[in-house]
Amino acid sequence: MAIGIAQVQHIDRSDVSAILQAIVQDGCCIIKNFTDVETVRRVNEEARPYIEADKPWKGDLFPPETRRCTNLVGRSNTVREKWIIDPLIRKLTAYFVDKTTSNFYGETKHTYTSEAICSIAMTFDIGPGAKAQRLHRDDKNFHVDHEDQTTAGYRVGSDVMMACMVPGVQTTFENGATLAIPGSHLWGPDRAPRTSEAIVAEMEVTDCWVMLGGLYHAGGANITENEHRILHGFFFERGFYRQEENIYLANSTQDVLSWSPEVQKVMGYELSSPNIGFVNFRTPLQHLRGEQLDDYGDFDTSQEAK
Ligand SMILES: O=C(O)CCC(=O)C(=O)O
Ligand SMILES: [Fe+2]
Repeated sequence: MAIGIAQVQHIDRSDVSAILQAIVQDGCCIIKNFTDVETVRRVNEEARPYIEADKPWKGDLFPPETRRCTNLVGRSNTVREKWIIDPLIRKLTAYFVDKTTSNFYGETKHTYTSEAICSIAMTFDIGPGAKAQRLHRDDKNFHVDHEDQTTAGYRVGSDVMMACMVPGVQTTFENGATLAIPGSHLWGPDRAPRTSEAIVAEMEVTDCWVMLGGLYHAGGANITENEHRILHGFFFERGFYRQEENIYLANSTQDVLSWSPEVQKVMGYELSSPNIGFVNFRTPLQHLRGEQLDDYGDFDTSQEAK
C-alpha cells in the first residue's frame, strides 16, 4: 500500500544500467533477485543472538520497540563475505561514491581515486507497536551541503554515501517497511520532507533496497500484533572520510587512557556530531574504559519540535 504518489522502480540485478539510471533519477530503487532465500536465512541466524541481547533505545533515533545488531560485518560471515563485496554493489558504489581528482605535482598531473568503504552495517528489527522514525537523510552525519538539483538534474558525485538494505522477512506497510521519498536526493537544504510524499518500500525476501545518502527515508511504524520487521543494512561512504594517520591502531589502550581529555577529543576518541565514530553505541573512550552502559540512547540532544 503506497501512501504517496511517486513510485520506486523494481529492477532485476542483471540490468545494471537500468539500476544506475533509476538511482540517478529517483535516488533509490529495489533490486530484484539480489540474493537468495538460504543466504538471507543464514544472515538472520547470525544476527539473531545480538538482536535478542539488544536493549530498548532511550531517545529519538529509534523507537523503543526496535532492536539492532551492530557491527554486522564483524558478526555475520555471510554479510561480510557475500553482500558487502557483491560485484553489483561494487559497481554501484564505484559509480556513486568513489571520488577521483587530479592535481599537479610540479608540472606533472597526478590522478587518484579514493574507493568507497563500508561505513556501518547494522540489522534493524522493528517490533510490534513501534512508531515510525522521522524522515531524514543519512548523510546528515557527514554534513553534506545539498544543492537544489531539481531543475538541473542529478550530478553524479554529489552524494558521499550509498545505503543497501536487505530484508530478513517480507516487509509490508503494516510491519514497518522503510518509508522513502523518491526524488528527494535532488532537494536543496530548505525543503522539508512530508510523510504524505513518502512511498512504502515493501520488499520480498531476496530483494535489496539501494538509496543515496541524500534521500529522505525512515523506518516505518509496525502496526502488527506480532511481526518483527527485520532489515539488514550496509552503508558505504567516501573512502577518505577517516583520519590520515590511523592513530587507533598505532596506540595502545593504556596509552590513550593516559592522555588528557582534550587530546583524546582532538584525536577522535569522542564522537563527531551527529553519530560518527561510535562502537556498539558507546564512544571510543567508553569502549576503551570497558564501560558497560545500563542503557543507551541518542548521542545528541533531541531537536524534535515540541
Ligand atoms: O529501519 C529502516 O527501515 C531504516 C532505518 C534508518 O533509516 C536509520 O536508522 O537511519
Ligand atoms: Fe536512515
